[in-house]
Amino acid sequence: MITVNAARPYAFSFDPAHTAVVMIDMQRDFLEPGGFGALLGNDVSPLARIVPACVELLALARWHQMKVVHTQEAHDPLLADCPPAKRARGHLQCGIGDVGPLGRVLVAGEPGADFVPALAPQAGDIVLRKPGKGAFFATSLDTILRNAGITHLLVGGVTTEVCVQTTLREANDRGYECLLVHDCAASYFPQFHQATVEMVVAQGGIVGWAASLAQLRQAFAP
Ligand code: C5J
Repeated sequence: MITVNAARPYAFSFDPAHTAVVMIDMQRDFLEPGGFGALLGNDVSPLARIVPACVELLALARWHQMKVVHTQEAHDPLLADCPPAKRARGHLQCGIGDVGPLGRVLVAGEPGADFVPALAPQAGDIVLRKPGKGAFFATSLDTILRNAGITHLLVGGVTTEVCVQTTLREANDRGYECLLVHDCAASYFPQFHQATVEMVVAQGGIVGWAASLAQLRQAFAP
């Protein structure tokens, strides 16, 4: 059993054999200029800054033989799984399904939907395409995790207050014990990132726990 003593709101214990690292939506569409995030008017640079920490988190997971799940927010090319309301939101000139600088925006198989190269999935990782913000909505994630005996999740990715938070809440409601590795997550809005961390740990960890990558790493130290 591994215990992150410095986790907030109190120590978080997990068995690596029953724990998955869930890396949320580390895609070019969110992290790179010309992608969906940039087309929404965001400065994407705060997201790129967490890539080295996410690389380290995945290395830690693999070293300790934890399951790795990469989620990918992307729609099928016919947009059959994209609610019209989602597509219409924001009145974008170039929005979901349109051809942008990284190919068709948020469409599976297009360059923008792909993961940033440093975080490309490796053999044995699970890649989960999702049409919504939460990774449990309209996917088989719960079945995949339960079949693998997973009870605990270490979560990072983007954006903290949208897909990361939605997934944490969905997981929490399904009974998973979740730790947000807060410096492996980022938002276009630093204040939203911080507020999300506080929301997760408030009220005795009403959604889950939070710790830094260094605090997580420390827990594995002999
Ligand atoms: C957004 C995400 N922000 N991955 N997606 O639309 O957080």
